[in-house]
Amino acid sequence: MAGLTSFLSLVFISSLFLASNARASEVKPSVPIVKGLSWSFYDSSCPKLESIVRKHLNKVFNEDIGQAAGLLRLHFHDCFVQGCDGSILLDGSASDPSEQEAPPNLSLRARAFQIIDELQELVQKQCGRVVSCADLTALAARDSVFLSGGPEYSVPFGRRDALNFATIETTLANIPGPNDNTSVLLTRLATKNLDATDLVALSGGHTIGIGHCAGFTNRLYPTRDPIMDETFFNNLKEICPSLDSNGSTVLDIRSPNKFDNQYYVDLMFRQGLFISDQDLFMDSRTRDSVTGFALDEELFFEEFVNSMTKMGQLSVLTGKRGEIRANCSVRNSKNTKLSYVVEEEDEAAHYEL
Ligand code: HEM
Ligand SMILES: *[C@@H]1O[C@H](CO)[C@@H](O)[C@H](O)[C@H]1NC(C)=O
Ligand SMILES: *[C@@H]1O[C@H](CO)[C@@H](O)[C@H](O)[C@H]1NC(C)=O
Ligand SMILES: *[C@@H]1O[C@H](CO)[C@@H](O)[C@H](O)[C@H]1NC(C)=O
Ligand SMILES: CC(=O)N[C@H]1CO[C@H](CO)[C@@H](O)[C@@H]1O
Repeated sequence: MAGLTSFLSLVFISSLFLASNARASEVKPSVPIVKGLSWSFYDSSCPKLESIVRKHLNKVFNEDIGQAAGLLRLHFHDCFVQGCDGSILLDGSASDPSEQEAPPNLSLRARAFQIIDELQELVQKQCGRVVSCADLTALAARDSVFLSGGPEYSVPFGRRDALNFATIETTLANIPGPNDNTSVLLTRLATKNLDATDLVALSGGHTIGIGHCAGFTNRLYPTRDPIMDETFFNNLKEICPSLDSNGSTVLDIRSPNKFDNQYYVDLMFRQGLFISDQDLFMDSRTRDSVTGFALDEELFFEEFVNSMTKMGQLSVLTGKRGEIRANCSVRNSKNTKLSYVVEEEDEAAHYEL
């Protein structure tokens, strides 16, 4: 009995030990971290940040795992337009449309925006207004990857929230499209200091989530894109019976909700949904990475973490720039519940931006 008790307490103690070291065991990416961001940014101001977010997202994903894809894509769109500054979260108005109203955003899941707002509220209750919406978006993307079966990695924090959102034109110019070939994608990503490996690794985000017919029916009609696998083609035609069908289908047919390397296997079998996916296997500059990731999931996870960390630092606002929004959908100066604190912050931001 005593033996059993001490065995059990050993198990208990070691699980405590493991729990308290959970963060230390997360993969730290091997890419440089920009000045102003740090691994320990909220350690004293909001030590429970990561557990609050993890707990809430666990609940959300138990009800609908599809939301993980929505959150991952949200972080990508935030970062690619004007930097990872939460600008995508700002609501526009009829006279002043925001990034949300640009066509590529039309398919962002409305629920993803709500989830970020929910996280902001939960975190604010515990810690006050200290965690930015941009950081929450990056963290939610990390947990979406991990809770879908992907790697767990550390996210450097300290991003601040933008005071403005980009125009529809800027948004369009920055978000790559499903019909972009590898040449176009390489050029687009190069403007953000992302290379061919980053392109292939980041496209691995398409291991989860869905795409609407509009993004690929040009590969079905009037005739099959000859690159596309024939059975895959026949199945897609049933989902999208015409050029303007508005249905949707999974991005990774092998394991649609699991974050794994099967997306690259799809590409090798010519079952990539978009031209932007399939061409990564057709183009000699990216083909070896596709094959490499299809054969070695560990390698994919490692590169994905590095590339996400690079992407997660695009044009971030740090220090005194920007603000920490009280409500992720509205900048503080337009937040009627907040009028007393914003003047001074806006001025500092105005000076520095
Ligand atoms: C490289 C260029 C990229 C292109 C051309 C592209 C294009 C697209 C398109 C057209 C959709 C479908 C939208 C719809 O019809 O609803 C989509 C969905 C998605 N993308 Fe990308 N994407 C790219 C990169 C990325 C990156 C870097 C990530 C994240 C790391 C990402 C994550 C996702 C996810 C998770 C979805 C599914 C969203 C959902 O289910 O709500 N994509 N992408
Ligand atoms: C890629 O697309 C661009 C723009 O549509 C086109 O000009 C170019 O020829 C294409 N490149 C290849 C290799 O197909
Ligand atoms: C698009 O979806 C709506 C609502 O589900 C449906 O009524 C309509 O017929 C669809 N349009 C096409 C072209 O499939
Ligand atoms: C945040 O702002 C949005 C848009 O103005 C509003 O609908 C929402 O109720 C606000 N949330 C909170 C918690 O005040
Ligand atoms: C014009 C339009 O439909 N914009 C949408 C962009 O995406 C967000 C989130 O789904 C919607 O709330 C907007 O209405």
